[in-house]
Amino acid sequence: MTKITLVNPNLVKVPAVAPVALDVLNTALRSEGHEIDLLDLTPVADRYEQEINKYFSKNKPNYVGITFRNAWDMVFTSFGSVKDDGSFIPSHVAVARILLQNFPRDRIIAGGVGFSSIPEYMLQQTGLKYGVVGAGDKVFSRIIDAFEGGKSPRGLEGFVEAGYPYIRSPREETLPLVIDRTNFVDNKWYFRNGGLAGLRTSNGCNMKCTYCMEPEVKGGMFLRDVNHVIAELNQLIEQGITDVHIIDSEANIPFRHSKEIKRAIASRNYPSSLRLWEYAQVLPFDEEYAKLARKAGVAGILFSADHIEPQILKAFGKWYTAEDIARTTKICQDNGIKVMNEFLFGMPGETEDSIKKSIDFMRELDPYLTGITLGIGITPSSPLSRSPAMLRFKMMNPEARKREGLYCNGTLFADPTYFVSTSLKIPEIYDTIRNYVGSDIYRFMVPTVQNTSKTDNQLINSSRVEKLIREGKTGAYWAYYRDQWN
Ligand code: B12
Repeated sequence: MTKITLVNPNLVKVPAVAPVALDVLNTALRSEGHEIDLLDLTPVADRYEQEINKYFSKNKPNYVGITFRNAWDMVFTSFGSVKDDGSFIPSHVAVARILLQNFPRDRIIAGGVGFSSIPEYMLQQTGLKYGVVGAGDKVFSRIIDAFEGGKSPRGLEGFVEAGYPYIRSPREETLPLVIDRTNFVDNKWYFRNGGLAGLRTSNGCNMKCTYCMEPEVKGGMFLRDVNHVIAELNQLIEQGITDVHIIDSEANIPFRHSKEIKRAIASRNYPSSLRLWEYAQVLPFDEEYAKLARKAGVAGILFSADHIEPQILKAFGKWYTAEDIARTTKICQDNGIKVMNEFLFGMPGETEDSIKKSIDFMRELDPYLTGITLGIGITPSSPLSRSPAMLRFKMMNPEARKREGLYCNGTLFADPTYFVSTSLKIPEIYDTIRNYVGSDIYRFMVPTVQNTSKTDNQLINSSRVEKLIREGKTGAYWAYYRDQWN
C-alpha cells in the first residue's frame, strides 16, 4: 500500500482558511487504495519547522503532496507596506526548505491555484521538482501510478516537471465521489478560526475577465453531481458548521447548474442557522435564482462588479452594464440577500472623476457594502498580462515601469505585480477617495497605506477580521462591516 502525506503550508492564521483541496485529494487517493495522512501547518504556523521535523522523524510516507493555495494576496496596498509585498512565495519557500531536509525531492508533488498560476517559478523558487497545474482530482493518482510502475508521468495532462514543457490544463471530469469532509482536514477548527467551511459545486470558469487567471489555472470546467454536493453539505452541517462558502470561481456560472444546486439545497429544509455565502458575477442573474438562493440559505453575495464606465468594463472583458449591476443588486435586496459590490480602480483611462462617478452610483444604489480596491494585480496566466500594454513593461527597468504605473519589486508577473493608471497619484489618491466617501464610510471599504485597517478590503491580518474572529463571529466577514460604525 502506498502511503502519501498531504501537506498544507499556509502559515496565515487571520483568517484561517481550510485547505479544501486536501479533503478532495484525500478522498480521491483513498478511493484508489492509498493510505493518506495530513500534515496541516496552519494551526501550528508559529512552530512549523519543529512540526515538519517531528512529523518526518515519526512517519515515513512514500510520497508527499503539497498544496500552494496562494501565490500573492492580490492587494495593491500590500505593495511596499507588508512583508514581501503580500507575496506568499517566501513563506512557501521556507516550508519547502524544511520539507526537503526531511524528504526526497523526487517524491514530492506540488499543486494548488497559487502553484498553478506560476508553476515554473514556484518549482524554481522552492527547489521542488514536480507539480500539477489545475485540478488534481484524477491526475494525482495517475502520477503515483506512473511512479510506482517505474515510469515517468511526463506527458500526462497537468503534470509539470522542472525544466520540461508541460500540457497546461487537464480536462478533468468530475470525480464521481462524495468528498469526505469529516475525517481529514479539521473543518471544525477552521470554522472556529475563519468562520467558514468551503463547498465546491463546480470547478473552473469559462468567462474572459481580462485580469483573471482562473480560467487558465483551475483546469477544465466540470460540474459536480448535485447529490454528492448535498452529501458533503450534510457532513459539514452535522459537525455544527453553520456558515458555508461556495468555493466555485463564480457561484452563478454555469447558471443552470447553479440553480439546480440551489434548488436541491432549498428542498432539504436545513436548519435556519445554515447560511451560504458566495462570489458571483453580475450576469447571469434573475429573480428565480435569487429566490432559490435565499430559500437555500444564501445570506450574502459578493459581486465583482468592478466598474460602471462602459469602456473600463470593456477593458476588463465584462459583459454587463451599470444598469445590470443596479438590477442584480435590486433583485438581491428585494429577496433579502446582502450584497457587496466590489470596484477595481486603476485601469488605463481611470481618473479621479471616473472614481467619484462610480462612488456616487453605489451611494445611490446602496448595496450593503461597496469594496474599493485600487490597483490591478497582473498575473501571468491572465489575458491582461499578455496584452501589448503590459508586455511593453518587459523592456523597462523597475524605475521606468513605476513611472508608467507598473509596480513590481522582483520578477515581473511572477512576484507581486500591479498596475495603476498614472493619472492617479499614489498615495494621495487614498485620501481623495476617503474624503469623497466622507460620512458614507460605514458602507464603503476604502484602501489605506496601512493596508490592514478597519476600512481596507483585505482579509489577511486585518484588524477588523481579527476582532470578529475573537468575538466568535462566523460567515463572510464583509457582512459585519457596518456594525463597527454603530
Ligand atoms: C472561496 C475563496 C476564498 C474564501 C475561502 C472560504 C473558505 N473558508 O474556504 C475566502 C474569502 C476566505 C478567501 C480568502 C483569501 N483568498 Co481566496 N479564493 C477562494 C476561491 C474562490 C476558492 C478556493 C477554493 O477553496 N477552491 C476549491 C479547491 C478544491 O480548489 P483548489 O484549491 O484549486 O484545489 C484543486 C487544484 O488546485 C488542485 N490542487 C490543489 N492542491 C494540490 C496539491 C497537489 C499535490 C495536487 C496534485 C493538486 C492540488 O487540485 C484541487 C482539487 O481539484 C479561489 C479561486 C478559485 N476559484 O479557486 C480564491 C483564491 C484562491 N483566493 C485568493 C486570494 C488572494 C485570497 C486571499 C489572500 C485574499 C486576501 N487578500 O485576503 C485570502 C487568503 C486567506 C488565507 N488564509 O489563505 C486568490 C489567490 C491568487 C493566487 N494565485 O495567489 C484566488 C485564486 C482568487 C483570485 N482569482 O485572485 N478566498
